[in-house]
Amino acid sequence: MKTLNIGIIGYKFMGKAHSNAWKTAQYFFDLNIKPVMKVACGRNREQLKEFADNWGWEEIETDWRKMVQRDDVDIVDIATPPNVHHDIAIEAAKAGKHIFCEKPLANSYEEAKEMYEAAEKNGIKHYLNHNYRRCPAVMLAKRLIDEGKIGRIFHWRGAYLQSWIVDPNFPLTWHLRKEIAGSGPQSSINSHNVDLARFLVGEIKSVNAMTAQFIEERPLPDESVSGTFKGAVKGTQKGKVTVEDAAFMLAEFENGAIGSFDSTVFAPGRKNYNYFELYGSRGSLIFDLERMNELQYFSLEDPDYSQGFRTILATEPVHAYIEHWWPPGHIIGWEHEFVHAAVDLLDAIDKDINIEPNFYDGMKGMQVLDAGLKSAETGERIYLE
Ligand code: SOE
Repeated sequence: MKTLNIGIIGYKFMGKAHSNAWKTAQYFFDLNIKPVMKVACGRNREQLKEFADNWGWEEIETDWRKMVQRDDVDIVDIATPPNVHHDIAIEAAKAGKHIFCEKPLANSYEEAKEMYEAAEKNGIKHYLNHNYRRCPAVMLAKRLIDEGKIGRIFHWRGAYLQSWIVDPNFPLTWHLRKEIAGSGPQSSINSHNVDLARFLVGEIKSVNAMTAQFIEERPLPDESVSGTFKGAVKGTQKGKVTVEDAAFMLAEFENGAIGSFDSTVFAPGRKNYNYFELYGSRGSLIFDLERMNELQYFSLEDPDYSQGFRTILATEPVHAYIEHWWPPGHIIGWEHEFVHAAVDLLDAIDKDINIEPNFYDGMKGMQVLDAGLKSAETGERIYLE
């Protein structure tokens, strides 16, 4: 059995989701290449050691530049905040390592473009983890669209709504600092919805957007408490929020469809509501991540007396990836999409084929997101070249 060694950078929320994926893939999928969890990289040696021991990473390393140069690392897994994606990916590409990178790809279109060019120039496989494409119900939406069941697409109504910073006492974590996060929900969550729109509808031609900031200052976080979403606060000092709290964007697609993207972290009741409605000349689709095993489908081909949205439970062996998991109705979860991504990257390397979404998709996505932020600043419609 061929093996490839993984080197991961980042050991918090995404480090855990990625570790679970690398560990689990071989138990449920027939892999031609088996991933070896070789080395985990991070700054805090103590927390890193605990993470590596818990998940079974063989070694630890606190200098990512050393790690990406190691001859015994074949795939670099970037599970860090987005401000360091660019530098790590460029070094990893130059060292000939394949890359599994968390979203958003980078903090600007320019950075993303350099990453894409470096990856292509060095002939590596590069995957960008917009994990929601690998949700079986989303793959079913793609299948229905590709089979012409939806016809010409008129509209995309996308939304990605969360609520974990509605509390003004939630601290100023890295997600709220422009120098680390790049921007707020526009990049952290709307990037997912824009990726789904590019996957299901097509390229975006122009955007109009507006942003809002509801809370300008927040208490500083207690970095010693791991678990960003726990919201641990240190002392009484406050810091300025330097990203938007919500971004609403309209878009014209190259194929003539028009659409909208609502993204906010101030939607009480919405926990991880990555959602889309898609309307076409022959039918419509609705997906809601909080009900991720289901796809709602309306078809104008149904007899007029029985037309209506039907809810399809995408847990049959015929649905993407499901045959590797459980019998019908034994639903799967958020973390399974990450396993699918690990499996597909290993397969892309084995077969020397491309995987999507990749750094090209990340570059195109950042172009849309940056244009949206520029439109919000100028009040103008921005056309993407
Ligand atoms: C926080 O908004 C977050 O963890 C995003 O960073 C992830 O990409 C998304 O899948 C869930 O929410």
